[in-house]
Amino acid sequence: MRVFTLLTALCLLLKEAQAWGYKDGIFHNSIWLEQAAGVYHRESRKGRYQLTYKEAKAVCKYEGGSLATYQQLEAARQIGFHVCAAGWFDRGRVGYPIVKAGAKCGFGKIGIVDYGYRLNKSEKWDVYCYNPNSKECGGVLTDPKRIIQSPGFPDEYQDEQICYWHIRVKLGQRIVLHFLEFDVEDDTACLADYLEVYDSYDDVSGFAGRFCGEELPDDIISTGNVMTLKFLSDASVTAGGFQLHYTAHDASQFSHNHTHYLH
Ligand SMILES: *[C@@H]1O[C@H](CO)[C@@H](O)[C@H](O)[C@H]1NC(C)=O
Ligand SMILES: *[C@@H]1O[C@H](CO)[C@@H](O)[C@H](O)[C@H]1NC(C)=O
Ligand SMILES: [Ca+2]
Repeated sequence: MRVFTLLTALCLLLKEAQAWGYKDGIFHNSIWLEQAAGVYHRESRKGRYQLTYKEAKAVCKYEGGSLATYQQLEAARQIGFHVCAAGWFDRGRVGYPIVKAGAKCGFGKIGIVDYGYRLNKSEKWDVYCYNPNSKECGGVLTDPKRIIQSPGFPDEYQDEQICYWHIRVKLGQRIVLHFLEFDVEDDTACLADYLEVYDSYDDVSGFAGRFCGEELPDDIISTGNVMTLKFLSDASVTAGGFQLHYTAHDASQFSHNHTHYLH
């Protein structure tokens, strides 16, 4: 048994909480809405502002999508998509969507902060992708317990799917993931199809594991009241898919503070 001690996302959460606040005991942040409009923000695995235009296009394509257009980005912004990081979008334009004016981000402006069409396509930024298919799965889950399934389950999942499930339960609770069935195209590094689990409100920080193959992953317990699951399938070979459930438990029920147990 491997034991992972993860860095807690608490600092980040507190920082975000000041900016966005809580409603009905549930932490609200616009990042959860990105799925609704099919637009999402990505940065390089190497970190912020590391993608040339060509690489940015490749990132979106890899996930079955394409660069977002200005209109798609604006549509997402209008339902609360707020990201403080400049990224490439359609036709070599760079900018970012601002919902809430702040001194540190967007020069106090609200709207798409537009850096215009970049002449130098070797400049490095993040990227905004659009994938209409990603609407068909995933979502924001706030119930104290739920079943999560791969798209189409119990049928095989299809190629080129991308799903994000953002789980957020009440403050002071922790989330326990328990896998019921698991069958995802197998390869050694899980580069083809995979399910990823993050101990945070996004899929950038708090990486907790990447799974593929047929082995049922062990239970995973969050450190805080949020968790993100990401499922991605590539362009060929599908499998049976997965089914898991999560349940919310009061943090006081756990004897370990900030520790996760993975297989
Ligand atoms: C284009 O941008 C890259 C990366 O910022 C820089 O290294 C390069 O010098 C720029 N090219 C021109 C012609 O300005
Ligand atoms: C959690 O950690 C705190 C201090 O680090 C400790 O006092 C407390 O007993 C721990 N709680 C549990 C349930 O282990
Ligand atoms: Ca596949």
